[in-house]
Amino acid sequence: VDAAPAPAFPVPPLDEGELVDGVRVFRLRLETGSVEWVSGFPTATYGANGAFLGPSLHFRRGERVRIEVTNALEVTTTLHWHGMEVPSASDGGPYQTIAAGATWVAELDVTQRAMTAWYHPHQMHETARHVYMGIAGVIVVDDDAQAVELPSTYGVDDLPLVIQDRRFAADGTHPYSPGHTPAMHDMMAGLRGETMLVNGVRQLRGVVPRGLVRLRVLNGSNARAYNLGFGDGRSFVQIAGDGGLLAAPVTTTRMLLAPGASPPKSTSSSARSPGATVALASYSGEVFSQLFTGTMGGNVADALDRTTFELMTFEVGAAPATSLTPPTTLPPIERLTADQATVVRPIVLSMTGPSVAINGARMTELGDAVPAAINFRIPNGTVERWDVSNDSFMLHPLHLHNRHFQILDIDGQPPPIHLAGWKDTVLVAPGQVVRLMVRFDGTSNATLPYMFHCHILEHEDMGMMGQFYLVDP
Ligand SMILES: [Cu+2]
Repeated sequence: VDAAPAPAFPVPPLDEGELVDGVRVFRLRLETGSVEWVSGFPTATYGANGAFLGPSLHFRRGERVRIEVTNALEVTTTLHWHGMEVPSASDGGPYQTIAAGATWVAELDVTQRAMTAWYHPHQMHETARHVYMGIAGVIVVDDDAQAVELPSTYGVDDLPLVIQDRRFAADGTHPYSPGHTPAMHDMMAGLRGETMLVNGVRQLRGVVPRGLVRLRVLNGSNARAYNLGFGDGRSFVQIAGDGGLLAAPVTTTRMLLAPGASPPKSTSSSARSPGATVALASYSGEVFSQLFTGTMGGNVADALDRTTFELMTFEVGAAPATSLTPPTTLPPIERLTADQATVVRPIVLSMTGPSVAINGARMTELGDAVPAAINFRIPNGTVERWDVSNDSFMLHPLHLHNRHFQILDIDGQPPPIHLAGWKDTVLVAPGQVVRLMVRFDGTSNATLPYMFHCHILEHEDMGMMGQFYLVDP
């Protein structure tokens, strides 16, 4: 009997669920575990159906899915479907708590276009800890009607890359380990670490087939932005933003990925001889002065924010998996226009002293206690323009639940192609004004709201979050 070959490229398992009476059912068990990233010192972890991270869930447009989430942790948590159009009762935000030992069931119709979404906990004040401990996973949304031919063999030439940084002490603990709490500075700056994990693996080295490969890149870090590129300077083709395919492919050598941002897909041509290697790196120093400004910005940035560092290494295998070439065109995208907005809402992101705010307010409790400045009731079907300004000295990635939006303009300029598609998270640099167009529709619910928040998870936990109710018009 031959031993099973080692996986050429470590990826989370693909979970197809199980069809039960026409509904695709997934079962996730949130559990504790440990992983030995520091030799001799196992790190306590959380995971879904395993010690760290969780399976990649395969959703298909047009299907109804049910996810049964069992919380085998010792703490209350939630599980949110980031990037999914979903009724608020199934959103998995801070209102849908799952007590230790309980099972929560989410159901939704997959109505959206093909994209890569993800799932992660969203427990009030505890999101950063639960994600850092390890609960996160990719959602692959497929659409049979999508006419673009792309590498699509999961784990071979269609590869999720879950990028996370971690700060490990010599004993394997980190600032969110049991009994530990991050320092105030790390809450303000967002916790960043020096050890890079890709798919939960330190110094990941993955074998890819020669030729074209699709990468679904997810920045699952609490706070760090990455300015991705390849160590040999090769270009790649960005085909999607966080809300699905772009209107046109963009050939580039860099992709700036906000913390928590859901994953742009990109294809990378590895037309090299077998055995050749190429590093995936972050050229963070190139965008440092854009993402951090002034003395305060310099204080919240760390050494890696100012330099170039490697995340992982690709090794080129022998056999090409496909003879595909990158797409040269993509299906058109309906553009929302400024005149469609019937409501204009200022969204001011700020940091003052040891605090963060949206419109001068913080969300520190649920329900009616949420201040009016960040607590909206939006009639179903309304198109709004959100004028998001960043009055602080560091980037904030603003994320909306349930709805995808489009960038109308950035400091008055139309967005470049790679930012002009549908999005669920937008990186707003200090001093910037980014105007968004959002059509709010879906399932009305006057008692259960959706969240919008900074996706630097420490900021979210400190209250850089608001909510909106989608109500009947
Ligand atoms: Cu923030």
